[in-house]
Amino acid sequence: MPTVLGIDSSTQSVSAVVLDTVAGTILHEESISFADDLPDYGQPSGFIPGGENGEVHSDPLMWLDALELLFERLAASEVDLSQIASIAGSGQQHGSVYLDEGFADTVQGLDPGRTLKSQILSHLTRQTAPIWMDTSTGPECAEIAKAVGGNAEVCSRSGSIAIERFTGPQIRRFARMSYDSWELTGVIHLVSSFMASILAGQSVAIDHGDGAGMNLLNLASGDWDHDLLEATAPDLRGKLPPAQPSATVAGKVSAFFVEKYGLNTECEVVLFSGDNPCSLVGMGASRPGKVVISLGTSDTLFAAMPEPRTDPNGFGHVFGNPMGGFMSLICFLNGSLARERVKEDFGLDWSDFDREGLARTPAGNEGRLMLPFFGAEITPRVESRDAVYQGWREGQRDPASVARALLEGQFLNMKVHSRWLGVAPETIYLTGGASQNDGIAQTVANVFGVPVSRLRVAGSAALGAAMRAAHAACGVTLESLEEAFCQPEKGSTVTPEEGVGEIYTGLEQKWVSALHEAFPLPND
Ligand code: ADP
Ligand code: XUL
Repeated sequence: MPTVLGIDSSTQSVSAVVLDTVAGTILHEESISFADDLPDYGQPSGFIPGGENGEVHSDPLMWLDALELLFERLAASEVDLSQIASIAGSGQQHGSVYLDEGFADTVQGLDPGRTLKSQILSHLTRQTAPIWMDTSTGPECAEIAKAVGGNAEVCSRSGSIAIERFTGPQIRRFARMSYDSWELTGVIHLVSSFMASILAGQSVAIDHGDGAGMNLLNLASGDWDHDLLEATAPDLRGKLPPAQPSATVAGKVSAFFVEKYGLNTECEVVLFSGDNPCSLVGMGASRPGKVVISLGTSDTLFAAMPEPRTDPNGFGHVFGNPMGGFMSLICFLNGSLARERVKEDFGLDWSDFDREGLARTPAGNEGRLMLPFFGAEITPRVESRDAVYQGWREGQRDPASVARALLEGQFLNMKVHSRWLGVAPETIYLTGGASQNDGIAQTVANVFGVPVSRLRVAGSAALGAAMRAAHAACGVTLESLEEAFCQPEKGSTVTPEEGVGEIYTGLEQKWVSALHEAFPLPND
């Protein structure tokens, strides 16, 4: 009876979901929050506060402590850990961990009498790990692009132009700034492959899903790209684990977890992947045809792709689809943080963004619009410090209109900047913290002109990881997993309101003109 475990090592927490794939039920969910459960690290949002020059780093030892705490809680729960047949996981994308050559031996012989942290500490050649929020590598991106013949070339090879938070530019910055530590580095892991290595008791491969978020993987060959490696840092190939398909079984779980927490010696560990590739699976969208919008700290829009199509504007990314093929991802930095900003600045609460709240103003806001960039945005790339308002007369900025303008601006931005995907979705699947808000879901349906559906799942990344474990190691079919775990919540589907289609077609044109006026592109 395949009982499987999915682990999600995300920005603010490490969570787990245990599935009974025969009964089609979720047996248990557990989450360790860095803010609430590990307050001594002083990283309540998952990163070290006060980073300078765009640096945002986290402490990999905190992730290990969270992993142990997670297993302690699982072992104390009603779940029988000896019944778990396989484990797969998900990691926040792009973050990197730098370890010496001794890491491989240590991880093979982890002592259950000691903590993970105490055994891994001395193998870190860089004490902290840059994560996806880090924007410090502008110069490195430009250098990498120049060395391989321009960003169009970087994009056609790796699926994205050189991007500040991606691992290649981060590696280049480290090699340049701390050359001695660079020379001591034996292996560089992503968050996903680092956590998988600990569980599998061996330094494992990087999977194609997460590996594509590095500006180093050649999408066509599925292997590291020679020219990108050369452009990034000296001797890089020797410091990278191999790149392998996401469905690869890395091996049996480490004896550390068997002896300490009662896992079965036969339990298999499947390569971990990135959180977005895992969410694609957990949302039941890993076969082409569904578009997912996740409204989290930042907003993302993603979809499976039959072939790797790249964004001509360079805003979107192509990652590996853990179930085979590719996926696109577009990230919008001004997501929940912008919604929270409006909520606070205008003294609102989330009910003002709900259906009744939005009903106080007409769809399209009578042409008053907002470019909702309260801080720098990456889609489109604008160095904005505050939202731009257009068409508002003195005194017209009442809270209800601003809330509407914010949501309409955010979803028009998504619609405009996802057109390159060439996918006309029949339904949009909504997830993330803000998706529970009916007014927000209704605005997505109205702006895109298609129904919006929400699934029962809480954490789609952990769920997707568990489904991958069942599929790759236990042979459970994707169809049966989707049937059991990826069903829309009853009564949660929202359809576009009558008559709003034309309003949004008109508003979209105005919104795009306002964008070009406020932030002219070089060829405008
Ligand atoms: P992440 O996975 O990036 O940590 P989540 O997907 O958990 O983020 O989303 C958290 C965000 O959801 C919060 O920061 C908050 O802004 C937003 N949120 C929570 N409840 C509501 C609501 N009722 N309406 C709108 N936004 C909400
Ligand atoms: C995607 C990205 C984030 C992280 C954190 O490119 O940077 O979505 O994966 O969740």
